[in-house]
Amino acid sequence: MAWGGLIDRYGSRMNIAGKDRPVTLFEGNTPLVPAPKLAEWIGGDIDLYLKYDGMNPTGSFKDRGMTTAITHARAEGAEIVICASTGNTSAAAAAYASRAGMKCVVLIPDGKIAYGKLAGTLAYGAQVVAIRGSFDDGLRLVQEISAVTPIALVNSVNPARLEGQKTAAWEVCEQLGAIPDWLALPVGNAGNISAYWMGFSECWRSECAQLCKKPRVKRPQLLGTQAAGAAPLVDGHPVDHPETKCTAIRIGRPARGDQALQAIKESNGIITKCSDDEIFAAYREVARREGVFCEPSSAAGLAGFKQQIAAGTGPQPGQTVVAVLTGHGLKDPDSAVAEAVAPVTLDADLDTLRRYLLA
Ligand code: AN7
Repeated sequence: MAWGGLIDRYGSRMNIAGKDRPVTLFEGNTPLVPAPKLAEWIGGDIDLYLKYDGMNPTGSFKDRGMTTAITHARAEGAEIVICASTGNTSAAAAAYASRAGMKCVVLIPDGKIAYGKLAGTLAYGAQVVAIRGSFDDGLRLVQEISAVTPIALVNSVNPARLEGQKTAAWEVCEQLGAIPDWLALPVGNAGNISAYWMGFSECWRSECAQLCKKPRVKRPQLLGTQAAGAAPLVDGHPVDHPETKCTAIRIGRPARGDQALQAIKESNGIITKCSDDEIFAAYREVARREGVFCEPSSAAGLAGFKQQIAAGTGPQPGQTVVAVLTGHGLKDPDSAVAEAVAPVTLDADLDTLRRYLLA
């Protein structure tokens, strides 16, 4: 049967309005890719899989939460939606809003979002406001304006977002045919790690739900990774001026920080930070070794695994581990080109080409 999107598939376990009239781009059902060569690089003899959520319609996991947030907002009568964004949320909000026939306003930190995200957001027809400030400033503003106007807020402080994003946990278990021992992902505003934990905690099949009651079946240990220059949850306090080349997670006041820390605690997991160099190393290796191209921030979970395994505190040999690749590599073409070997330029001539290739 054709894939009908997340509300079609999992709607019975979603607490949102408007499920009879979903706004969908047939998101979800993204690949779970075995990654043995990357596992060698990471070390620790792990059985590694990549949840390639950059394969969603607008190129990031945000589509999971936006099908539910926009469906719910429309059912509640909203005509305009608004969000602050480091880029992926804005592209997803813009796409789903245009599909729903709604207006979309996005606030982005001026000059600090990747080009592919800006391109998408503009192409889908959103009204884009670049603010002189950070994502955190933008989030404060959109919360304030949505409190005093009928404009619906679609950042992940909106519970309808998590109702969609939690489905990724169920897909991972279905695709793996098992519950992983560990799940790693980048942490920015901390909505996604909170949503995964909801998913793993709720289960979606009735057999599974029964198992979960007595005694609770295993849930994965969560490994959340922040960029070192934007690591409020690791450092234990808000970061006023977050700085990292991983612009998607350049966030200093995560709205769901407390919920994320609680999830990590319940899972017997870890919240850590990695340097930009560590994250970019993982970003290069996953593409070169496995042919899976993600955006820089998305590689944070992989960098976290490498760090924790080296320290002896992460996954143990033989364990099954999943790293969530949250956004597609094409979202950030500038980083990709900057990290790569530049192309050579040759005359269009066979001898020249032969000499070059055989040199
Ligand atoms: C690729 O788009 O916050 O911890 O405004 O784009 O749920 O915030 C993006 C976040 C990870 C972090 N990976 O997820 C936004 C935004 C990618 C992202 C995260 C983001 P959360």
